[in-house]
Amino acid sequence: MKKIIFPLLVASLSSAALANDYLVDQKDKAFSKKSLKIKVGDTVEFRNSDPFFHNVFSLSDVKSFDLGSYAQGSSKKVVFDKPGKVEVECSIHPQMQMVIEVEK
Ligand SMILES: [Cu+2]
Repeated sequence: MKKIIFPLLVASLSSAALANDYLVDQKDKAFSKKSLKIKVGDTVEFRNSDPFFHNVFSLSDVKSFDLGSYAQGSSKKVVFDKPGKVEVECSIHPQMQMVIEVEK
């Protein structure tokens, strides 16, 4: 069994080591970054530091998602698996907008 499991473990560890994690905070009804450049395979964690709900979403072709509304102290993660531009918004606060550029 060990001979089969070991190479799989090494492969998953090495691909995880190449990908980066980024944190985007939500505070005072704003994203902590207006724009962010990441690479394919990277993860962005959207944290809510406001004492009210946010609902982060994107309708972009590159990555569309809807994280639902979540409270202060919570965070949700999104993995970006395709290159391109992703416009990120909050459905509760339309003035909250940011752009994530996913590079190959
Ligand atoms: Cu919001």
